[in-house]
Order: sequence, then structure tokens, then C-alpha cells
Amino acid sequence: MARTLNIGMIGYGFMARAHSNAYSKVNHFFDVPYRPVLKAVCARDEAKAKAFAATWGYESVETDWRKLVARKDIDAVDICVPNNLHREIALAAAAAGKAILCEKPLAMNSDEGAQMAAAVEAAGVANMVWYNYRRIPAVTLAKKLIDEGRLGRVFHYRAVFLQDWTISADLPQGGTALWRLDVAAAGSGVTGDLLAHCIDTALWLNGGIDRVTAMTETFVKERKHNLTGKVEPVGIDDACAFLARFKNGSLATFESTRYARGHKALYTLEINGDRASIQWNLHDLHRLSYFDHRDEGTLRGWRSIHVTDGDHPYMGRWWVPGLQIGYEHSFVHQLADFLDGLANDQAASPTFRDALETQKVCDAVLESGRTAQWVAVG
Ligand code: SOE
Repeated sequence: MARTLNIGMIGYGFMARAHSNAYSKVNHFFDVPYRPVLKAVCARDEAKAKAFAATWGYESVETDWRKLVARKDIDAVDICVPNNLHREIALAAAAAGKAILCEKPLAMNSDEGAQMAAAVEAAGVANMVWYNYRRIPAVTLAKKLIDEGRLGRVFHYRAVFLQDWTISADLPQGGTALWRLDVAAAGSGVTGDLLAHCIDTALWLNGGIDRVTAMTETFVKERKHNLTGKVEPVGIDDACAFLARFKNGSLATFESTRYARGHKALYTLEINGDRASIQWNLHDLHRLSYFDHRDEGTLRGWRSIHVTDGDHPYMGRWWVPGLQIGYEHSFVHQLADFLDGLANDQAASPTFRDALETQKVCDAVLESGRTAQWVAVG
């Protein structure tokens, strides 16, 4: 019989919905040792907290996160608020002995991230950061192929994350819906929001990054601020491209922008090894493209693997072979791994310590964007 795990959700936006959906679904599909209970949701705006609680089935609401963290009936705190609040909440939750599931990126910068990693380790509480793309079955399959040595020596890693939602100069910055554009709340722009995903996947698939050189740009220099009503300078990077050298000797290019007209959320990655290459694309997320040079010459070519079979990662838990799943399922998978890990005293990745490595790469990228120099990571 699964034990209960009482969840205290802080936040009520897009990510709080994605995580709440995972808490609601996980026991229907995965045989995990815990059953999340939606105990309380917290938002400063009580009406919004109540509406969120009613939609998702949370039993109670709080309007002060400190009260939620102090509640004896909360086992795990889920941090789904802007990045500038992650550190303070995580430190308080760790001190209160709660398990912590934190939305990405871990923190505003690696100094904060290091404090958070140290706090959860000192308190001995389970912790994880929601870098969900690792749990898309095709990406998890890519990891398996790489770990089996099928790619051989890796020469190149290429990742791109493109969006187009901030092109209009009339779009304001700040406030509930647009905090991602406000450097005081977000810490950075596409580097912490989108490239952080690419970096997390890259570190997982291809190991550590040694150094980087970046260029960043802020195309719209001033925007009206939703909280002050004044036109204020924009402090985030609207676009960022960087080169990286991995510790395994491979070379990488990473690019992200919110100014790629026509692209809403296109995350692609490609890895080229001496034996084989793989490609993956978020718009076709259930497919993994694979080219193996050791195939018979006349038949050699790119295969498009439909990652929907029962023996593909996570897929045996869903429908019948051939039927697809989507974006939201990656959160269910990550939660299932977290709950399994809780029972077995094994941390589900990425932990705060793992996510700190991504944060260090982001810091190096932003520093290189400012100085136009190669910067060593960490
Ligand atoms: C930004 O638009 C965003 O929602 C990110 O914050 C998410 O992490 C990414 O998965 C999709 O895009």
C-alpha cells in the first residue's frame, strides 16, 4: 500500500499546473511507493489560490509561504514561483525538514544555488529540480544509447531552443505573467529560462562542460514595467548563443532566443559520434533519429525510431505500443522517479547538486556575454 506524501504547492502558474497534473496522475500509471496528496496551495492572492485549489483538488489554501512551510501536515514543498524566491523558500523548507521539488532553474545564480544544495544536504531532505526534458522517453532512450557506447567518441553537441513571444516592443515586463522578462525576478533571460534546459540535458548526456564563449543581446532595451507603471531598462538577455568545450573533448554550439519568428518552443539537439549520431526535436518529441555507421553500407541511413513501444523508457506504463504521449507526461515520469527514489533512499536526478552544475554553466555564459572572453565553468 502506497504511503501518503502531502504536497504543499507554492505558486499557481503554468508550472504549478504541470506539476499538479503529475501529482494527480502518477499513481494511476506508475506503481510507486508514495501517493501524493494535494494538501495545500499557496498564493498571495487568496482568490487565485482558492480558484487553483478548486480546479486541481487542493484541500486548503495559504497566502503566506512561510505558513505553508511551517505546517506539520506538509511533507514536500513544491516551489513554482519566480526564480528570485527559490533560495529563501528552499532554505526555509530544508530547515523545516521538508522534501523539496523546485522548478528550474535552481536559483538566480550559482552562489544562491550552492547555498541551496548545501542546505538540503545538511538537512538530509530529498530534493529535485524539475528539468523535465530528461524524462521525455526519446531523450531517455538517447541517454541509454550513449551509455551503451553506441555513439563512440563524441565530436559534436548541438542544441537550440527557439521562441518568438517577446518580439513586440509593446509587451510590458514584470508582474505575475511576465516576470520572466524582469531581471530582478528571473535573474537572466533565455540563458536561465531556456538554455538551462539545453545545458541540463547536455550535462546529462555528454558530461561536464569545461569552458564557454558567448554572445548575448537585448533587442528591446526598455519596456513598461507592470509593477511600477514606468518605462524601465530591460536587464535580461533576449538571445544568447555560445560555444562550449566539453570535458570529453567534444565541441558544442548552443543557441536560444525569444525572437525567432514562427517558433513557439522548438528545442532540438544533435550529437555526432564516430560510430553514430542522434537527433531529437521537441515538436516531434516521441521520435528519436538515429544514424549508425556500422549498419550494412547499402542500407545505411537515418532511422526514425517511434519511441512508443512497451520496452521503451516509461512507455510500458501508458497505452498500447504505437500510441503517443506528450509534454505533460515528462513531469509524471520525473515524479515517479522521485517517489521511487524516496522509498529507496536514492535521489532522483537532477538533485540540487546536479542542477548547480547547470547554474554554473549559465553563470559562465552570462559572464562571457558581458566580457566577450572565454570563461572557465565554475
Ligand atoms: C518559457 O516560455 C517556458 O515556459 C519555460 O519557462 C519552460 O521551462 C520551457 O519548458 C517552455 O518555455
